[in-house]
Amino acid sequence: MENLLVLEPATEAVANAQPVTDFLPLNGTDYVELYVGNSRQAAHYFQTAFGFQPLAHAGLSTGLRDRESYVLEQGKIRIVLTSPLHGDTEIGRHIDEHGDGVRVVAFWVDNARQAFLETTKRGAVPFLEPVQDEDSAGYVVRSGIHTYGDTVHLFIERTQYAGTFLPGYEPWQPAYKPASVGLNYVDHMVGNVGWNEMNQWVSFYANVLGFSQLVSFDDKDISTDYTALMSKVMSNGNGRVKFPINEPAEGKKKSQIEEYIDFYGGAGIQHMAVATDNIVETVTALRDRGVEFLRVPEVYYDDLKERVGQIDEEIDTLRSLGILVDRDEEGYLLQIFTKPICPRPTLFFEIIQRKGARSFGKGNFKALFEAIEREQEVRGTL
Ligand code: TYF
Ligand code: FE
Repeated sequence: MENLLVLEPATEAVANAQPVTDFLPLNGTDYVELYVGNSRQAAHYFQTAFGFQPLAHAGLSTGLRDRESYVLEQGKIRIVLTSPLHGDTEIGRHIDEHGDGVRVVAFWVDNARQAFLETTKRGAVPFLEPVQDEDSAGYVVRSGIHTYGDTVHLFIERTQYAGTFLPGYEPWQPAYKPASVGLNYVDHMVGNVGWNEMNQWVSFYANVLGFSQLVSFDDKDISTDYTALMSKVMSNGNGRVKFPINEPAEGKKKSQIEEYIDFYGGAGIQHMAVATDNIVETVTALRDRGVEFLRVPEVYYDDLKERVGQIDEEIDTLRSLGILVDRDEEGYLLQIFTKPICPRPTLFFEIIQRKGARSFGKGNFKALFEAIEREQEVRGTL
């Protein structure tokens, strides 16, 4: 990934916070942990449908009594799926309140104690004081802070660790291993926050984590008949971690962001965008495996060439798969969105392929949000 970021004029608060040196160097996303009702079945789904590879496991067999976790990987993406083993746990309460959802977005750092100090002294609410865990493969230091809703960020220092995942986990090597679908890395993770809360979380990422604002658009850019939202994208210093933050805006009917907040029971992760080098192959494989995607109307493709110019892909292929295209000053991108992956209309995935573009598909917002509204209509939640 490129190290240079194009910064548009940011709000004053954000501009003033541009750090001279990065006080929170992040090597990237270490893992994303979801709390789910049945981690064993969810693991099977992420293997079978999304092509994640089995990596590690912790549970009764490793001495845990309160939880079972499966760790899966694909490219540089690691996800952890965790379920409680009895009632009245923090995990069970999270699931009761939010349904299956993202609890942890963990960052890979070189110094987890320093990350904790630098962020908490700037006002982060501590979640996990630095702890060191070890096994025969070395040691790992972890620490953590709270962010929006019940979501937390962990800092994982693994420079002195050569094990499979983390101390306490055993390698998970089932015979069942469906092939990868070519997902490579986490491109961005999007948070939905409540009414008028976007700017305070933008300031949080600027002032507490040293992020800066990439691009911004307001509800005039992206309000359709029903869906209105505002969004700002925050990025860490080296651009490896990007967090768009959405808030609902007034529209004719209920904003998709408000729908999320209602069903999730507050702020949380709305979508995880995962990158591929070949979106046509990846989406073909995902569709074959039963992953369901949003569809835009056929007319979207009629003027596509006019809108984005020359592209490497066949428009008919993109049309049949439902892949969207957008262009910016630096290149173009291809993207597609799954339907929500759980019963509540909350968490979904985005598959993205960047061909130079560093934006987020603004030109697709109208068609995309209208597709989301049709789903809301089917759900009866508009
Ligand atoms: O991450 C983004 O900004 C794009 C667009 O509910 C987007 O993927 C924004 C909001 C939304 C769905 C997609
Ligand atoms: Fe996105």
